[in-house]
Amino acid sequence: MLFLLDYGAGNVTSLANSIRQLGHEFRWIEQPTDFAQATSLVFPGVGAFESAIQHLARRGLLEPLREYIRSGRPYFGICIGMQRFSDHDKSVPHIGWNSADLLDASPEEPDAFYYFVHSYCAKYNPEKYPEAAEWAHATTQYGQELFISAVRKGNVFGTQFHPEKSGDAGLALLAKWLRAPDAVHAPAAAPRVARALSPTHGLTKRIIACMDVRANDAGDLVVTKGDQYDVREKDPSAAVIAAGAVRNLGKPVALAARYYAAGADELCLLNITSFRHSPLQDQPMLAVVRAAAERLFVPLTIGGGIKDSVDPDGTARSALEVASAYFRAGADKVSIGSEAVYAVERLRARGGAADGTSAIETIAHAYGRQAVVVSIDPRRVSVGADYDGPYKDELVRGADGTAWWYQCTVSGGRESRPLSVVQLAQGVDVLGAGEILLNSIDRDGTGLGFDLDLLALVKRSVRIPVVASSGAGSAAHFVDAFAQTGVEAALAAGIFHREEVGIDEVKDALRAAGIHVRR
Ligand code: 1PR
Repeated sequence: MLFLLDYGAGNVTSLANSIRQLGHEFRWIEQPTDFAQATSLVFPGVGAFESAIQHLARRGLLEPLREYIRSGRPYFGICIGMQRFSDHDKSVPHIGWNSADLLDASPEEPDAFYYFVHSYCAKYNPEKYPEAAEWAHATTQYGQELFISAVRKGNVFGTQFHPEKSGDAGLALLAKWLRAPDAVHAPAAAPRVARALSPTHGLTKRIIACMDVRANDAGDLVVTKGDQYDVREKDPSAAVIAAGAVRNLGKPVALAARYYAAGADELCLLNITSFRHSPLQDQPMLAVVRAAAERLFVPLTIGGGIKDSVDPDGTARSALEVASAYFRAGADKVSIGSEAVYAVERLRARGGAADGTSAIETIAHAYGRQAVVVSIDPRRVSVGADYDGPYKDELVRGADGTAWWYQCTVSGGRESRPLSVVQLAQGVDVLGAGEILLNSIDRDGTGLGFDLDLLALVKRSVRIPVVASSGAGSAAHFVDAFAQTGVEAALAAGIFHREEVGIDEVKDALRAAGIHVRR
């Protein structure tokens, strides 16, 4: 019987979904005695090694797990690493689709890309650690570092990437192990090759489809799309719907499935009205996430309402509890908007010292920083060309002599705060966010292209990956964003929902421009 180890943290739901999708049955290890019945075992790691081990130890599972591995029964471990990447030449965490080059030069899956999301790894250094040759199975290059992306020794197989989130390539690898776990461990027939650094790494730029979700006036959750964050119909002649109605571009789960099939590298669901009141009890977005996660095997980010809240029965829910509910529903990352602004305001009021209490910190501590995205909703504030105010160091000057800075907002752009986008981005980096989703209220829904000045400003201010968002109107706009600002990913909503530009079209344009993308 196949067992999965649910160690109480991390996203075990994605793995369970993919194993079900492959037609296999499994049971959960719930107590130490369950190990005795397991004939094969998968450990779905995500994120922080320390908290994973603490959870295992607290539940009395650590020793039985070691005992299981010593017994020689097949074991598949996922993701957890222990040496930190250097962020001198690249953003950390390493997030996205990269290759995994097999050391035994076997021809299997030669062009496959797998999804990685981690700050820690095991570095590949055969001169310093010759014994690693016994168990290193594949390597991957990120920046100018080579690390071990798959290991195998005896009954143990492990991947640094997430097969359950690596689309068809990941499902194929899992299926192979599930069919014949011992075969994966058989010694390679082909001779082993030594890997050396190449001038460029294999990490691809990611294309993300985003669905802004809210209830329409009939109470149904729909994917909507605004212009500069206004999601209500303005022209009754343009739609069958009355002016003032919430724009309805489709059902979230059906659209998510469509984008998965179309080759989106990631998907994002934002609950855009959650700033009003967003209890955890009977939260309809949880059902949406659950249903979407059963159908798609690429990373899914959920945002909106990740904050401390109170249920209708008066039960207080911490932001960590809210995030945990989404992770267990099948989300891989949570995105924090308004609450991140307040957290950085508090951080700055304390003189820049983190105190471990913010939603970013508590969630990153439990799930690893790579699971925490911060969504920023900035707006341009025009100033005179001779501006000498507090944001002068981050002023952007247009070719026409205009000047502006970027101000942070909360509650979906409804309230501006005395905080600049650079202050926010650097603050959330300190607090432990893993990635920035950088929207632009000015460009949202306009199709005018991403705000390249904004992207370049934030990109050079932080070490964590930046996702460009808002304004995409053509495939060429994605080329501009990657080529001119170095962002790691780009997201669009309207053009994909209205089928004006396809994800494949965007990737073709990027490939033609020499930008590395996943097929
Ligand atoms: O504050 O933690 O509850 O999070 C709320 C989340 O909802 C934030 O991520 C915020 O950006 C989002 N949000 C709130 N109001 C709106 C709105 O549109 N009225 N949507 C909103 C933000 C921006 C992007 C959009 C891109 C691409 N939408 O997600 O998808 O701009 O659009 P485009 O390609 O069509 O230009 P909290």
